[in-house]
Amino acid sequence: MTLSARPLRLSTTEGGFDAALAARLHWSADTDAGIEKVVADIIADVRSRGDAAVLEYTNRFDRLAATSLRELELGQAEMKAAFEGLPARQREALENAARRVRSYHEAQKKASGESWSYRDADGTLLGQKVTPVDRVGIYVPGGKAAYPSSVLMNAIPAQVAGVAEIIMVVPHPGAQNALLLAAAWLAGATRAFTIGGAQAVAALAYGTETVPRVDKVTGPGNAYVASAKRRVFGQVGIDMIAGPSEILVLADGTTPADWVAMDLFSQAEHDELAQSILLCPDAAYIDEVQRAIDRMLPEMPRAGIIATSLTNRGALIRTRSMEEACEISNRVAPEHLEIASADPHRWEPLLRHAGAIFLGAYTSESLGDYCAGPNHVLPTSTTARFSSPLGVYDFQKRSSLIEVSQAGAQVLGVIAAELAYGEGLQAHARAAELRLKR
Ligand code: HSO
Ligand code: ZN
Repeated sequence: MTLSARPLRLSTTEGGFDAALAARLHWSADTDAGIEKVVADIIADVRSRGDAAVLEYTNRFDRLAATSLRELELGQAEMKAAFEGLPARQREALENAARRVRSYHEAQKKASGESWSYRDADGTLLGQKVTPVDRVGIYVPGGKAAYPSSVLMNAIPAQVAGVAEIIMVVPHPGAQNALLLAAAWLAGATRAFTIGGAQAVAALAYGTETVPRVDKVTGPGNAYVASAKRRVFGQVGIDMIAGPSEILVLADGTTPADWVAMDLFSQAEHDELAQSILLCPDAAYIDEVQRAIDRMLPEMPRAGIIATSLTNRGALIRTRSMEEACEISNRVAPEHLEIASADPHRWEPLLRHAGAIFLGAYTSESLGDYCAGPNHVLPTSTTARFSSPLGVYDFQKRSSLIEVSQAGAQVLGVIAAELAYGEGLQAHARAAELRLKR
């Protein structure tokens, strides 16, 4: 069988372009009622029976024969041993990636994650105190998407934020992946459990005899995990619910076509539902990219996934201009946006909605996925319109600080009392007035 990958060809000059684009972008996050019911039952069971329920589901779904959850726990000694057992080149690559990701998130913390305060003219102190979340749970998929790089991307910002305890859960056979355990060690995970699915999310959210209750759960997972995260939200914090990966390449025709084609492949190979889009004003260049796709596809070990993703969800779109390409990119609000242009800084100011922006021919998304430094957990499915990459701020919370001076109380007391009487709240008004000098 010869595989072919034929992304949809569109042109902004055609009638019906808007509808065709909208249809291609459509992706529904709705989960089916069957999954919802199963997940609700599992969560209720874990809440009432704790360890025993988690153990039963784990043995059943992951085909294990553990007799207690303690058997499924991994400590830092095992993670460290996994790290030390890695081939030297892998160990160095992981260390370099972790170092760069850590420096980036330290800069992020310095820029926007520190406490601040000021005193007004009356000597009243106003500010904001930033504190880390005490304990977080990081969900790591164990099967086809067991990514050590995602362990770094979830745990390092937590560590930089100052989270005291980072509990990792990874279903069997993920914990046999040495690179994954090594990443957990480098990123400062405190404990790990070989559990997964809705039962692991429930255990983290409510706590069991063995699994400590956390304050926030982050990390990607399958439909059961996503549904469980939605359900425990409120009991604990969660990060985003991620959809399939996306890349949009804005090209002016100056980047070699096979570089761009391979970047489209790099998202497509994640998942049949992943979305890769090219926007370019030059029709001849688009043809060149299609030829590069045809030439390189057969060499790819994941050619089947790539072909399905590109054919069913991909698009090569001819625009009237680079300006129009930027406008369409804003409509797509992609997770990853590459500006494959000789003049990326000319276009960057026009781009408003994207999880991460990669500037210039040398910045492949894959460098960002592993080691450039910024986080690779990014908003998908147009949510870049209102949300941001996973960051140190996701593992912090803020408390307002107020210290009113005696002089300040004289001014504020009059204002507060007036408004409190207006709301019919006597005690509020009196509390303010008692502090006024007669
Ligand atoms: N591109 C993925 C992250 C990833 N890539 C992990 C490779 N490994 C989601 O943004
Ligand atoms: Zn990737």
